[in-house]
Amino acid sequence: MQRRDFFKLSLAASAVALTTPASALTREPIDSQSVSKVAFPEKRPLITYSDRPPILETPIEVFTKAITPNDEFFVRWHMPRIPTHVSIDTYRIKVSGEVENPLYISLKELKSDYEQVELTAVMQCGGNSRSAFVPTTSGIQWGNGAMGCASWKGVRLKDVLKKAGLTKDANWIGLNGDDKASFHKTENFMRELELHEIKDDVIIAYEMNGEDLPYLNGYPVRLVLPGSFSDSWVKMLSNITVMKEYKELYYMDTAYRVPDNECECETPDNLSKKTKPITTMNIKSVIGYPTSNTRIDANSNVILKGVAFDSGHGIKEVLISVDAGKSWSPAELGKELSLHAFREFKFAFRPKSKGNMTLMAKAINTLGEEQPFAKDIQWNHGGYKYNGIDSVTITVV
Ligand SMILES: Nc1nc2c(c(=O)[nH]1)N[C@H]1C(S)=C(S)[C@@H](COP(=O)(O)O)O[C@H]1N2
Ligand SMILES: [Mo]
Repeated sequence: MQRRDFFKLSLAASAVALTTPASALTREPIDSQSVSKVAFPEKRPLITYSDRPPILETPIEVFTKAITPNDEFFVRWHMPRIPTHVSIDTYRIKVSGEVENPLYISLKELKSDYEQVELTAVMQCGGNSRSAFVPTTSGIQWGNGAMGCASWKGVRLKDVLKKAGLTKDANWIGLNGDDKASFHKTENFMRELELHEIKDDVIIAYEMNGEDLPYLNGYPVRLVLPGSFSDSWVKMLSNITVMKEYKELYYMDTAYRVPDNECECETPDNLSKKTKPITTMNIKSVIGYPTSNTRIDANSNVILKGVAFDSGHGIKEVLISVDAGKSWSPAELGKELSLHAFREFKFAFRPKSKGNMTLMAKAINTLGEEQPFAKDIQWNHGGYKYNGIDSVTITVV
């Protein structure tokens, strides 16, 4: 397909935009989240928070496997006006600013003039699981599904910068996509990275799980930053601006920041004045099966399944509790696809008595860092970096 026409693909979705009452855009509490009846182009029905811009969450059941399928991968845009079509023949990535040779890279050049690399990495929104914060914070009230793991193919951002030739004044890289704000005073979604953040595994990706990127996940190219929260994984990447100094931007200076103190925490009455970008992901795991409120026969053999990840140190073990956190036993870990990938885990048990049963999973990484109990999670006003021990209550009948 030479051209991706979002309008043609999205008729069903735009019909909803006209008919969905505003109240349908606010979500039920975490246990009763449900998928929408309407699917967006290239997506199965997902949990829908907004259709303009598309904000879609992956249902929890998908997190029993290390790779998240493209048609179930979550979606988050900030601007209601995302481009409605992309012409592959004319699409260019502009590299300008503090460079010796400004570039205007076509997709064809991207695939032929640079070394092609492929890596598997988790992408997670900094606000994933935000609905678990007490008291409630501002922002999309995500459950656990604003994350996914895929194999990404593309070229190193470093190689592109090398070809452009950085001047001695190059310090910051500004990145933005083709989505535009509709209100003239709203800033476009732009991000900045300091040169040292651009490691060898930071890539401009054009493939996800062996296919073109889905339109809603940033077709035709997006940035991939293994280990970092996805607010900087710029989609529909069209501009790379090399700068001498950091430029003040709404989406860098106001959003995706936590208190700049040891616990990265604050209270609603005493908000921290100093903040820092969220950047590195913390250790986390979720249970994909069974899900809350599942009814299970007493004496049946249950295989609990889920995924664990951190920022790339590697998962050492996942401990499971079937008695609400009183005792813990190690889960069986799946293959390590890469240090940045989801690590599958499973744990077999037989419920002994009837009634409610609370299952928990706690991941520990090779540094010895582990997830805190949900009750010990410290609060921040943006609701970022939630990584409390996941807990699921099932009913044994
Ligand atoms: N161009 C563009 N890139 C973007 C955004 C956006 O609004 N516009 N949102 C960012 C945020 S906050 C997230 S969580 C991820 C979501 O990526 P996805 O839609 O592929 O899941 O994209 C990031 N890149
Ligand atoms: Mo995000």
